[in-house]
Amino acid sequence: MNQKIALITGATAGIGYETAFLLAQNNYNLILTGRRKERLETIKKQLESNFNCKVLTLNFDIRKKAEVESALTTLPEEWQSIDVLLNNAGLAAGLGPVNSADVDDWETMIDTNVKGLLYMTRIVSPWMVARQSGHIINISSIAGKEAYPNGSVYCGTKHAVAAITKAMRIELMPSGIKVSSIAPGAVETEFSLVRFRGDEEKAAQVYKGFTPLSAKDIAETILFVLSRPPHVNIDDLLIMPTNQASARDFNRK
Ligand code: NDP
Ligand code: 8X3
Repeated sequence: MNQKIALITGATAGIGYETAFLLAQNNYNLILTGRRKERLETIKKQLESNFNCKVLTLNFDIRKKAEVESALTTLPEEWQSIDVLLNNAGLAAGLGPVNSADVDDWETMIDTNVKGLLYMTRIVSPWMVARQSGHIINISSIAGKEAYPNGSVYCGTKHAVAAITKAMRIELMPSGIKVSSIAPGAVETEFSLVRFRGDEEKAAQVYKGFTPLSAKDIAETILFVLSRPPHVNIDDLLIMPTNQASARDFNRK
């Protein structure tokens, strides 16, 4: 295959979904992952019929090491030459203080945002090392730079992503692999619906009175990071809505 290959985790919604469409328009073949199989199949059809790209879908729960391993290690050889790994799949589950938050929510966040990212990277990075080429982008968050009350574990997972990204960059630099992180503020996606377990009213409150970032804003940022010349790496990019100055400071009308 002549075109570059990008593997996007969490491509069924939000940032991953928009990035899939933008990269398809920019000459990438795509490996798309997520738990929602039908959505993956629909996206594959849309992309292949509208753009000059090939799409392979992998349906697994990123928290389950055995599922990740079995999906990736059985990839046809021509799909193993992954140029870009976008570690995007992630979530916040609930919002509550350490003395009463749900421990299962903590495990879900740690298993998805930290361990899932590591499982993916552990399998894909050796392929990049063998080819002495590649670019890994980890989606962190403003929550990886600041901590806010009731978000201790979500913030903890994103601080972990930030630390892992820094160490990965040092480890993989000698192999010619770029490692970047992108840390967005509020992006209107399924994120808040997931955090509040489908409560649309609560989710809508998060974005009330100001214009949040869109998934397209982040997809465009990802494309910018990917399209720098070989001697340039964007290490860490913080992107915020104009009316959000910190994790907790919003200018709401
Ligand atoms: P969405 O909820 O819209 O999308 C999340 C994606 O992650 C979905 O495709 C979902 O797929 C996938 N995913 C979640 N859990 C799993 C799992 N266990 N196994 C496989 N895939 C999973 O959220 P966003 O697009 O907003 O989030 C993308 C990333 O951006 C996350 O890492 C999030 O933390 C980060 N982020 C989001 C911000 C925001 O305000 N929205 C701000 C800063 C960072 P499926 O359900 O099909 O499995
Ligand atoms: C998502 C943004 O502020 O809800 O990472 O943590 S925030």
